[in-house]
Amino acid sequence: MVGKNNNHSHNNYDASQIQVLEGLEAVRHTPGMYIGSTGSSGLHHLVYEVVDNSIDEAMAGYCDRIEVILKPDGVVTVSDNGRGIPVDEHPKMGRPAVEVVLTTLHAGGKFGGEGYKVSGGLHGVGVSVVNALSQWLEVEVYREGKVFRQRFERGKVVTPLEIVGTTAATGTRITFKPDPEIFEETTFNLEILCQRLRELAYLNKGLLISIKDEETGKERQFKFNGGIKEFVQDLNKNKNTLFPKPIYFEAQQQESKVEVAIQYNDGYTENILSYANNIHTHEGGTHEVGFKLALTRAINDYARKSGQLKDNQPNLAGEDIREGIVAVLSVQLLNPQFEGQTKMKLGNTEMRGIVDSVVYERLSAYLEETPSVARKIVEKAIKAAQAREAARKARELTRRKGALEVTALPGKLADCTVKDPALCEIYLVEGDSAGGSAKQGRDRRFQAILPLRGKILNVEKARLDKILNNEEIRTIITAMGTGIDEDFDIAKARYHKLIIMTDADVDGAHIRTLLLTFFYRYMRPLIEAGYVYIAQPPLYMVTKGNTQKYFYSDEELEKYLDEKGRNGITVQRYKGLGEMNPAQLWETTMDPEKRTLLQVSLEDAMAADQIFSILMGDQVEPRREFIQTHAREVRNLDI
Ligand code: 0RA
Repeated sequence: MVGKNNNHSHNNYDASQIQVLEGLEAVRHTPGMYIGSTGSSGLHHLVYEVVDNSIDEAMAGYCDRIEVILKPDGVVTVSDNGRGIPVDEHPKMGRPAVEVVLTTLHAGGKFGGEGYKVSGGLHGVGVSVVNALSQWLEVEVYREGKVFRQRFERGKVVTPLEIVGTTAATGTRITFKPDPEIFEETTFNLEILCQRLRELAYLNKGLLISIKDEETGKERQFKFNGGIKEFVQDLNKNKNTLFPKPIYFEAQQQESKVEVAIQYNDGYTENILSYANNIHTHEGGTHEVGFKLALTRAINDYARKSGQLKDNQPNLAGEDIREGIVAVLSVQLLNPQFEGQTKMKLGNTEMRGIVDSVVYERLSAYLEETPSVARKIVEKAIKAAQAREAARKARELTRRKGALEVTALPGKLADCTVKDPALCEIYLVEGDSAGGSAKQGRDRRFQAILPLRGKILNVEKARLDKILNNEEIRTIITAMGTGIDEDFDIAKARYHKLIIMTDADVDGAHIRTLLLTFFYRYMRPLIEAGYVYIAQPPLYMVTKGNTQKYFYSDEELEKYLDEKGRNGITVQRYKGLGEMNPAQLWETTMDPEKRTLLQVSLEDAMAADQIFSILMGDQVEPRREFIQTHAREVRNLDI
C-alpha cells in the first residue's frame, strides 16, 4: 500500500471524502450535465475524456504514444507512455494523488502545487466523471520503477492503491466498463472513435494514436508528422489544388499558441476548420474571426502591391478570398470560453487580435516570398468576385420574372388535401416506381409525394445561377414554397415535415447526401427549425407461415433469428423501396403510428456536406471506396 495514511477505507469518511462522494453522486444523478447525453454520443465521450488526459501529457512533451483497446463486454483500455499520474500522497486530501484525480470532480485544476497541473482535457470534466459513470474502473500507473494499481466501482474506491510489480516503463493505463445502469447504449463504434482519434493525431503532430478492436481484430494507427499541414492535404486529396504545399506557420504569442495551414482547391466552397485546445469549434468564434480578418487584409494588400487589383477597383470581399480555401486553424489558450448554441464557439476576446496579428504578419511574409502562389490565390479571388456579381444579376432577373413563386405547383407533386402546413408532410421519394407506391399507400389528407427522378444536379460544382435552372431542384423549391438562399422564408413553408425517402443502398445514400447538402447550403433554416427528416424503410421482411415481420437493421434480424431459429422462415432483403407494395410501404415506413423518422440536425447536414465534398471530388476512385464504407453510417444518423 502506498502513502502513510491508509485509513481512508470504507467507513472512515472525512469531510473531503464525503464531498467526493457527493460530487460523483451528482455526476451519476445527472450524467447529461457532464457528458452531454447517455446515448451513443455520451458513451464515446468517456473515451475522449480519458484520451484527452493523455493528450495533455503529450502536449507537455512527455508522451508520444496513446493506445486504445476495445475489449469484450464493453470494456475499454486507454494507455499512454507519459510520466504516469503521480502516486504520492496529496498534501490536503491525505490520499494518493492518483486516487484524488479519479475521485474528485474538476481535479482538473491545479492541486498541490505546480507539478500537479492536470488540465483535465479542456472539455473540463475530468477523468473522475468517467470513473463515476463506470461500473468499474482500474488504473495502473507505471512510475518510479513500480507498477501501481487501484480499482473503483461506480466511482468508489474498492481497493487502495497497491504496488503490484516492477517496471522500467512510465505511463498510465486506465481500463473501464461504462455502467449499463447509466448508458442506454454500451457498444462502441470503431469508426466513430477513429474519426476523433485521427483528428487528434492531426492536431498533435508526431503523436502515435492507435486503436484496436479485440473482438474483430481490426486495428488502426494514426500518426502525422506533418500535423495540420497533412490534415489540409488530406482534406484536399480528391481535389485539384492551386499549389502543392500548404502554407503553414505556427507562433507563440503571450500565453497562447497559434497554428495555421492553408491550401486552395479549384472548387467553390470554403472549408475552414477551427480548433481551440483540440476541440473543434464548429461555430467558429474569436480565433476564426481574427483569421478571416487577417486573410482578407493580407490578400487585398498583396493584390494592390502586385498590381493585380487596380486603384480604381474595390477591395476583394472576404467571401471571394475564401472561395476554394481549405484551412485548419488550431489555437491553444489558457482559459478557453466556449459559447453558442452547442458550446462550440470560442468566446475569448483576446484571441481575435492575437490570431489576426500572427496570421497577417506571417501570411504577408509568405506571399512576398512566394509570388507564384500569391498570384494564383489573388486570381481565384478576382474570378470569384466576378462570378458573384454575375450570380447576383441572374438572381435579380429570376426574382423579377417571379420564376420561383408558387403560381403553379409542379405536375409531379401529388399534394395533400389539408392546407395547414403544420399538419402536412412531403415525401421526397427516390424513383418513379417507389413514388407510385407512395402515392397509393399514403394518407392523402396530410401526406404529399414528390418523386425524384434521375441524378439531381451536382451542387458542389455549380453556382447558384445553375442550381436554379436544375429541374429537380426547382421542383423541390416550388413544392416547399420557401424560396432559397437570401430569399428563403420559412414562414412560407407549405409543409413542416420534409421527409427524404431513398433506397437503402449506395445510390440512395448518395441522393440523400446530395439533398442534405443542398438543404444545408441553400435552405439551412429548414434544418435548424427541425423540419427535415429521413425515413427509415425496413431492410428485411421475414415470413413465417402467414405472418410477416419487418426488420430495420442486420443486428435486429440476427437477434430475432437467434431467438426463433430459422425453421420455416423466409427472409427477404429489400434492395429498394420499389420492392414494397403500397400497403407495405405505408405500414413500414409512412404510417405515423408505426414509422421511425430520423430528424436531421445541423451537425448531420454539416457532415453530409463534408461527405459530399469528397463524393463530388474531381477524382473518381476514392469516391467509390468512400461511398462503400460510409453508405451504412449515413443511414444510421445519430440524432
Ligand atoms: C498530474 C501530474 C502529472 C502527470 C499527470 C497528472 C498525468 C495524468 C494523466 C492521465 C492520463 N495520463 C496521464 N499522464 C500524466 C505530472 C507528474 C510529474 O511531475 O511527474
